[in-house]
Amino acid sequence: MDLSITIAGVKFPSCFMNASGALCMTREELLALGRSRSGAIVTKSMTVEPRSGNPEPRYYGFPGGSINSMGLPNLGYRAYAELIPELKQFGKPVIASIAGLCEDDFLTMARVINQARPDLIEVNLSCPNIPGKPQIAYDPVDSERLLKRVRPLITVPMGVKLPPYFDPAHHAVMAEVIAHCQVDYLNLINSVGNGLVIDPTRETPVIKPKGGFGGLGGALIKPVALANVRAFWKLLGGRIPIIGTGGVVQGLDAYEHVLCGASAVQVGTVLVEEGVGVFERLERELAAELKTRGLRSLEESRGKLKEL
Ligand code: RRO
Repeated sequence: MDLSITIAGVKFPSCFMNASGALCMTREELLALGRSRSGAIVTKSMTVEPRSGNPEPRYYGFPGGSINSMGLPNLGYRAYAELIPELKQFGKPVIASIAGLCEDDFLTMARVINQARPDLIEVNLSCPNIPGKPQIAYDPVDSERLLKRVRPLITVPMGVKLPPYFDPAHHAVMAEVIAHCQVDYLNLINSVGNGLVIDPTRETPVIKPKGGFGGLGGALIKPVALANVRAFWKLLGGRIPIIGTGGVVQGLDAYEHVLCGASAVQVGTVLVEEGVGVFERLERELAAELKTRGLRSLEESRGKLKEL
């Protein structure tokens, strides 16, 4: 079964790939993604300076999902710029994710990362875990100004990673911003920010930073992810491709994202829990789902959620 897909003219050998943040910070992790069946190599969101991130423990997996407050640990954009040529040798797209601590940081990184020629650049407007820094994408005015400044510096396709929104009015406002900023694809969604998971036995949070508050991922966020994929797909008339991220644990979850409008899907929590072997399993499961339904490609189902 052919599970390859195309986004903004870039061909991906598989619709399954890592979500930024999951096993993609170090050179070794990125090379392992290159050797795996991941349909792309997505980097950890990078900052101008290298960062060690928030204090540990800062990731916790549990049966329904995960909570993290990593705090942007990464090698710094210069290191990723140097690594990109090596990563491109695997013959699949390289997506460089950038996440500034201020607006000008995005511009600094975009200039240099663009020169290193990743296949796509993803502008992360939705990190929930930097103490004192709100998620940029919850402010549409700030988001539009930033995207309009960064867009001319990027000559490869540019994507935007958004947080979940929980009200149709917010979907509508952000869809307008996206439609006006020459965005080539959307990645929906980042983790559901500022949840709290506690251990009732120890009577403590399960992660240390921010009093235990962190971004939720995994199975429990699938309905939120699907709602955001569906909302933006409809508001943008299916004209901007979407990578669906959130709650993809089995092949059928990916099919649900596709029905809502996703072209590809990314896996975070399940990749951290299962390792890079997860891509082979997901491909097998999705291929079986398509076969059962008598489908030969994902395209046939994209956005085709039926009305009840
Ligand atoms: O590093 C993180 O804490 C982090 C980031 Br940049 C992000 O975009 N989403 C997330 O859940 N964690």
